[in-house]
Amino acid sequence: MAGGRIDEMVAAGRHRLGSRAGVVAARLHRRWPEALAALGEVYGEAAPALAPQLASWLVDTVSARSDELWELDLRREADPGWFQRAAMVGYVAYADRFAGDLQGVAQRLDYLAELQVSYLHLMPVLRPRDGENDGGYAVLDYDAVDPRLGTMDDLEQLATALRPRGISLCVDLVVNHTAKEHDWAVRARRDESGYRDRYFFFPDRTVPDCYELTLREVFPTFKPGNFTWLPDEQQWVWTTFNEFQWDLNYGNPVVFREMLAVMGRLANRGVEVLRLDAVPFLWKRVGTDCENQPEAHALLRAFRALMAIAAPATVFKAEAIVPPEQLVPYVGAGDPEHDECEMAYHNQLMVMLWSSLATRDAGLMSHALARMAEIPDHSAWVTYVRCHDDIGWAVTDEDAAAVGWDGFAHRRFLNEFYSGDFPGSFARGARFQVNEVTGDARISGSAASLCGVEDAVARGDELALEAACRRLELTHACVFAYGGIPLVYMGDELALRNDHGYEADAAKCDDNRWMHRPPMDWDVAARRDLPGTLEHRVFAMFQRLATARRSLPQIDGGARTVVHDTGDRRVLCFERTHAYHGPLCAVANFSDDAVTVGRRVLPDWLHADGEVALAGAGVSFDGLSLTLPPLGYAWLVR
Ligand code: OTU
Repeated sequence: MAGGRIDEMVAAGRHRLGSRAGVVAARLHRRWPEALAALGEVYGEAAPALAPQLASWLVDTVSARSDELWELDLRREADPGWFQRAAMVGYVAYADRFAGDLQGVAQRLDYLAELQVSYLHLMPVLRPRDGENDGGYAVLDYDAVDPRLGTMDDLEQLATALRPRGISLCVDLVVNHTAKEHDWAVRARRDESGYRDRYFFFPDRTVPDCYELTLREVFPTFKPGNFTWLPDEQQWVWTTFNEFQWDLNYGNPVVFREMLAVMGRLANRGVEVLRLDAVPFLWKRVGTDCENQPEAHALLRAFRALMAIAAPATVFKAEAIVPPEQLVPYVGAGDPEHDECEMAYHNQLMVMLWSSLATRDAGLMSHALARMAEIPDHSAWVTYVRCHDDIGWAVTDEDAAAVGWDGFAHRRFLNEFYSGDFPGSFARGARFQVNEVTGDARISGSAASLCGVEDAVARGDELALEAACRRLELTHACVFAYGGIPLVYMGDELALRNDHGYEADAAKCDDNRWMHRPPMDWDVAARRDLPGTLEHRVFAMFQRLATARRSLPQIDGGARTVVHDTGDRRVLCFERTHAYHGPLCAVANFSDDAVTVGRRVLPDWLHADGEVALAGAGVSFDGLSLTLPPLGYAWLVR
């Protein structure tokens, strides 16, 4: 078995795999060589020695899988595009803020059904450190649920309750770092053998200084630099994020195996999507920014291949908030045989939506999206308008220059605009992580507050409120039509505004991202049934988007999204052509003018027999030209 020979592996596991052995053998033939090749890229000559342990992990994981999950594996293998369906709508929430705890979430499934949710991402649920924990991204125990939320059994029960409702459960897996109180970190501090080299320690500044020359700072105000001094141990430790989040050393294959084991256990609890946090940082190389290194990609390929053998119903979603060139490879820009993650956050689309709203100009967005490399047919974007994080202005200098703008000046403008400092701005957000050295900053704020709802309501300005609601609708209409899975971030469906409650909490007050992580206000939510209220209007808008999407198989996976140059910078136009179901074209007007889009811009097929599948108020299409009011949009199909 040392060389990882497949027939030997299957023979050795046959009695435990029972009737599953044949299918496992087939999966091994397809994926095992890829796993070993990827591990070879990371561990070189040490890779083959990993094979026996990985083989026994495979047998353990497959044989521990319930019949229900085993059958789901088979179904998903027969329908690998399941997560790309038009009917997919995601909802993202903190379990405690949404419904108290995991059992509480199970009581709110009717609410999710009203929004036609088929994918539920619960923000970090694994047991974090006490006190400050970066919203749960500092994990103390990967095998326990945060006791405030419930137990692993509750998590499993929730996944099991969601499945018959057609809802896949997604949870975060923080693969890049652990809490400094994690058992491994505690043992490493004690210098127990086999633990120190799970992290990065340095006796003095020599090596850290070398790395710092080319590293960026993710949280410059929380913790300047990428290393933390441990006075008791007289050592520096690598901490990309906060001082209490210690980066894991994947140069040590034990770390890889342990994290793989965690993945298998979560999959066997019924988790169907693993959101892999901060994947760009998995590998460090001096002289680089230590992001997106080839080994980080190889590690993901190895995880992917092994999980596709053990638990193919579970897929990966990459969280890589990096420029477009670096982002695309996480969903496989090259050879489809070498998969990394099935999905990744489309950070660029999100950033560009906000940029276009502020400038009333979709020129930069059209340019930046059009030049992004295509992703393989079997991968998908996760599209979103807001999430729990800040908005970092991932606008490259090149893209800005291509539309006649200065990148730095534009990013500075966006910070001024969305913090509300820019004269006439409709937004009420706040700057996050102002970097005094580089002049960079990012933005916090809820979708509604950034769209102008907060300002309009405070001023009692009906016209401004109308525009704010249209911005919410326009941006979500873009992400619902773009392909992949659109995510609704909890509270946005009710236009919840910034929440300042976090300021009174010592473990949260320094992190203004909590302003856009409000607790669900179920009294406000009840107004969704009350015509004439803001909540009714916005909630109904989300329902319309979900209903329209579900009815349009053109949105299914397998179609590429192509962004057209409209020649009119006020308007974004993208098209998807599904080989079987035909085309869908979305047009969105980001300006304050009514715009008529004519023959020259719209695809030819529209003139023959196009029709409006969904549109915002006041849109008209006469077969030749499409007229969009300010902030209007339309989805057109044949
Ligand atoms: C992620 O974000 C999470 O979404 C954050 O909530 C966490 O604080 C962080 O990881 C640490 O666990 O820097 O501003 O390219 O940019 O991982 C958000 C990826 C972040 C990083 C991303 C990170």
